[in-house]
Amino acid sequence: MNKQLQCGRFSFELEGPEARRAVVMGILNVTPDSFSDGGRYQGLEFAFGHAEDMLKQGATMIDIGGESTRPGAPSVPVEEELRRVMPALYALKTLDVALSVDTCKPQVMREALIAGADMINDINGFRAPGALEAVLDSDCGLCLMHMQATPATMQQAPQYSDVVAEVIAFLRTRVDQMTAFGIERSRICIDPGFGFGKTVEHNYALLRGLQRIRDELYLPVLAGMSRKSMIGAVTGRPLEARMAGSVGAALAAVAQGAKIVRVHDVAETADALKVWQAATDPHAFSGATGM
Ligand code: 7PM
Repeated sequence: MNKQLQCGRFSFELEGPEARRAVVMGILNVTPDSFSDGGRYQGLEFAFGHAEDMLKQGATMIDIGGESTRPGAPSVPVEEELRRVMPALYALKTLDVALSVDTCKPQVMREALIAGADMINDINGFRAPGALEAVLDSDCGLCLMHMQATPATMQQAPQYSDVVAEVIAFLRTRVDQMTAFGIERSRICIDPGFGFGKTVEHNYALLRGLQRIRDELYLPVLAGMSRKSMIGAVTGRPLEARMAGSVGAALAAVAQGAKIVRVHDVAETADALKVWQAATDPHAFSGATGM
């Protein structure tokens, strides 16, 4: 594995003592339905406050998303996605946190990189025409995610004969295409895409197989399970009551070698990870307390 994951202004250690710590990526939605009311300025104020909170709570990365990827959701025009993402990106640049932009659109990628985004997170795996060109001449991190079918159709009837093997094969092919295109391997992290064209059984097979995915591709793994239906299926709880289940999933992912966990509940996940790390690594607990 590379020694570091290169993410624009930041670089995350993958070897040595620093590497034992997993990175918490906080989710920041800038879709209108996530604002407390109408009004773009109000939305921006809210987003900035939420980002500040997440930073205080232990987020090292913030993932800004302006396109809802809800199964069956209509896609957002590029101008509208830019109007949502760019003000948040510029506002958050003052914070000491790596900024990721969740987008599939090459034009949004280009604009985001000009504004200084540290990572592009593409649930479509940079498959849109022009996506690789958009990110080539930069040093931003790239999250390469697996998805079967498209957000509109992916949950209709997901099918695999061996989900872990098929996700590995897809990611391997894309990593090879990206590096053949001239993209440095040190910029890439991989993500099995929990919930993106997967049944609950597929999702748990992937969670159990995370270590194998990392070992076969030898790249840092990002896991995003926060509040997803795989958590609801096991706990029987609705969206708003899936925090503890999601924390459990994040710990399981890190135990399987995940480097980055993408979560809504940053404070709780960061605390759980600290305790889990102290319990598994004799060097993790320095004796510093917040009390
Ligand atoms: C509706 C349905 C809204 C699903 C939002 C979602 C991932 C991601 C998302 C992930 C990476 C959510 C998803 N999920 N990016 N973006 N990995 N890299 O639940 O698992 O947040 S959107």
